[in-house]
Amino acid sequence: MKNKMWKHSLIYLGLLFSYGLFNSTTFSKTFSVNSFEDIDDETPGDGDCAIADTGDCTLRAAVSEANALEGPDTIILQEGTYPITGAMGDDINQEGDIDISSDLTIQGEGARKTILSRQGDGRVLHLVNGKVSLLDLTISNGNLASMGLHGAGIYFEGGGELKLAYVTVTNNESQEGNGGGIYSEGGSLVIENSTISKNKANKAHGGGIYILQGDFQLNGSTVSENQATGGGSGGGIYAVPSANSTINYSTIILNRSGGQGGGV
Ligand SMILES: [Ca+2]
Ligand SMILES: [Ca+2]
Repeated sequence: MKNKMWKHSLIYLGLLFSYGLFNSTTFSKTFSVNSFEDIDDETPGDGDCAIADTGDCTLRAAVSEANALEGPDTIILQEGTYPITGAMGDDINQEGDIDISSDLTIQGEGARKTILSRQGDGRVLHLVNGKVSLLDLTISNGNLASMGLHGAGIYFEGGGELKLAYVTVTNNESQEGNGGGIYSEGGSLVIENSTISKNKANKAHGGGIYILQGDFQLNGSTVSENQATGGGSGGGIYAVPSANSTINYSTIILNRSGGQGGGV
């Protein structure tokens, strides 16, 4: 009798163990991007990052797969420039800004090597939902010519978490929209060892970064040469009073504004 119980326990443990393995392999995937084209996945959610015809894995296809799958996923980018193309308007990542709506890490090879570059009008990256880390890459050339849209480089909403480490956000620009580089609303934004430079909010606030509520931490980073023009405030950073913000070991220089607060 005692012996039989023991056997049952072993089987039970075995089940627990295989369930754990099943969990990690099924719900958490790593996609290695091998193409610089900007084409969406042929069948999002089948676990295979692949565009039609060539079967290549693009950044957009990898994000669509990650959005469709449960659990935290990882996307590995190689050295080179990834053009972001297409019209603004969808929030489901088919074109225009890259729309992220699930837990995700995007890992580049270094801010000087892996570059996301917007082509034509529009934003670079839209964080709709989730806990997202951007590591070792550059977000650049977002251009929101349509008036009143926020966050030309990164638009972060949905109350999730966004972490940037060893990231450069540069040359992004909004027209009458807040947050030329980054717009963050309601979530937790952590920026470490990164550079936010040469972004512009025209006739709006927060040339580099605009924070509306939520937690904000800036550590070991540089915020420089950003502008808020035409009466806008916070050339470098604009944070509304309710924001819980800490800035440590960071450099905030040469930012300009038409209104109040050149740096912060
Ligand atoms: Ca697929
Ligand atoms: Ca989009």
